Amino acid sequence: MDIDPTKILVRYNVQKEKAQTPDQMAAEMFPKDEPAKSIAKAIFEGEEDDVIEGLEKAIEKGANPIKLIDDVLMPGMKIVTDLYDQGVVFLPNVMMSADAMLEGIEFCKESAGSAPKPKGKVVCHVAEGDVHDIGKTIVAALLRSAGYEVVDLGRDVPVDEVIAAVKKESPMMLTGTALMTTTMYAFKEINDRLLEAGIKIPFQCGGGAVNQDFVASYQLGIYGEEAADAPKMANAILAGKGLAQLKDMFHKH
Ligand code: B12
Repeated sequence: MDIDPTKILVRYNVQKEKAQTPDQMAAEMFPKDEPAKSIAKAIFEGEEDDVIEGLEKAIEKGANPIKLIDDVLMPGMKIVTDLYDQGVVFLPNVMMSADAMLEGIEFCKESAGSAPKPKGKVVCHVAEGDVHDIGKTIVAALLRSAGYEVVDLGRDVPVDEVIAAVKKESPMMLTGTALMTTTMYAFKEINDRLLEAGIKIPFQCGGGAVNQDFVASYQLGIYGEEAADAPKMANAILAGKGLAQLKDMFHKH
């Protein structure tokens, strides 16, 4: 008996999966305009030199290097993480792309030249036990580019070290990043230890492991959905906003 398999129930994306290679899927997601398109392609391919070349061209044509981080590098990286989430590309690809993007961020920061006197100091860290530091690096880069001095404690930072750094540096705010659900509880501990020491600075926490409900469950916690929320919050603190007002601004009701 002749059976035409396409007439039987076929999972809606099976044909699509077979019809397209990862490169083709990515190509459909790249921005349409140059230089964003070439730079996104270079990030996808993990080609650092091409990322820098694209950025150089854009800056020569008058683009603001700091805006390029937000408008071009981050959306380029998002294509790779979206494809990772769909199971189209794998971790080594993500790593190569992330390296290329981080090189790009460094280049943009250097091209932006020397910063004026810092507006304030921020301590950034990745939770104890967690090595995922790409988001934190973006947060630190955006804060620096917005004129803040950043004390970057790095990744997998023990709670004791975070508390010691806050006592030493007296920052206007602290940031935490956690991508693993097993590491996020360190934030609550940091909150309790800061309060015990009488330190009431806003503690903005982000990364895939945490959500607003979790972060709002501790007194100093303010949820940060995107890296760009960090300089926004620093600016709000400078404008005199207190903890309650910050929660109001950054938490969805
Ligand atoms: C790259 C990656 C790695 C790299 C990390 C390299 C590095 N230097 O960071 C490597 C290969 C090392 C790695 C290792 C592991 N990984 Co991994 N990894 C990822 C991956 C694919 C992407 C993460 C990433 O960088 N995203 C891009 C950045 C830009 O996003 P982001 O950090 O979330 O930051 C954004 C926002 O959240 C926000 N943000 C972040 N922090 C903050 C802070 C503030 C203040 C604000 C305002 C905003 C903000 O701003 C950013 C942009 O707007 C994710 C999958 C995923 N889709 O997330 C898995 C993932 C995070 N990994 C996972 C796991 C399990 C591991 C391993 C345990 C694997 C293993 N079995 O060995 C190890 C962990 C080892 C350890 N002890 O930490 C799981 C975590 C599961 C969970 N929920 O607990 C994930 C979710 C994959 C999965 N679906 O299972 N990983």
